[in-house]
Amino acid sequence: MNCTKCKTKAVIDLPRHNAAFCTPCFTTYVHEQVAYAIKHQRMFGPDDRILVAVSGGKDSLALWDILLKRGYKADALYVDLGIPGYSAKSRAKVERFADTVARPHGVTLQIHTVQEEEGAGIKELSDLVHRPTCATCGTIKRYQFNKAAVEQEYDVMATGHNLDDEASRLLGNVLHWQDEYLDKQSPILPASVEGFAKKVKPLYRLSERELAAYAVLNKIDYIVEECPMAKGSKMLLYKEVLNRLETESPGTKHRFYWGFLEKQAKAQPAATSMAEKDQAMLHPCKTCGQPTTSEICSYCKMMSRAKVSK
Ligand code: Q46
Ligand code: ZN
Repeated sequence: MNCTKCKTKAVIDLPRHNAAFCTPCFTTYVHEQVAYAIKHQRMFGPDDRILVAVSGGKDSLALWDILLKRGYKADALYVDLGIPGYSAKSRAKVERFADTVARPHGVTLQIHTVQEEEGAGIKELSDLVHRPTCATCGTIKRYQFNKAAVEQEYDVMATGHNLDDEASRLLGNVLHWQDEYLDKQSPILPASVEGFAKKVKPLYRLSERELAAYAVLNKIDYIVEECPMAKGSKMLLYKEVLNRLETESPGTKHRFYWGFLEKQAKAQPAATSMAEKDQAMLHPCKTCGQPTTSEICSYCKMMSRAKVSK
């Protein structure tokens, strides 16, 4: 198998593009996909300050790596969830990457420790508020990333969601006809109201397998294990189903997700209608001031319930 571009020995084949690449040509392909996503979706410009949400996994570290190598000013934020046997390992990977790769670019890594800031690790907190661990985790991460981006005046917040994440989420939303989620499923969410950071997903054109290969070939040391709380989740099932379809018919995932994005773009001028809807529905939380649909935001509700239960 030879590289489609330079004809030397290939290290990876990409059936969905009917191509194969050697290491340098594959790295170029990955960077080009990210560059296209940033430009095509108008995610950010060369002078914007970016806050990358990092977890220690392949996707977020690859994203940080790509943005830095492409000359962007990208700091990162890691949320330490306090999951025994997992968080310490993932945090060590992030810190190592920050020390060896990121800091020489003059950027910073911030760490938010749930145990210290919210008063308990994620499992204890979810028991206290009687909610599933992943729902509790999602509320805290969304809240803290948005807060950091807004308070420190970053132009945009970037996450490492890849094609598999987005296609499986789309499958879940379609299977349950979650109209409201479908409206908001986009690689870019504008800062529709004051207090909301603009959010982007520059890896939406790259698959999980491609990002794992990028990380390995570029010697990025990432945590291979999934978060233990993800076990049995519907998203993993949807990913398995899509992988089956992808093996039988390469390109299924990107045709499914990119096709949805094309139809969505034709159906509505996304940014304006979404901003109008948000402006009508959202107002500042009475406790913390972040935008919410109810009087008190879900993070503040959760934190007051946790305090009462203690
Ligand atoms: S980190 Fe958090 Fe995921 Fe772990 S606790 Fe669940 S939501 S599975 S992205
Ligand atoms: Zn609040």
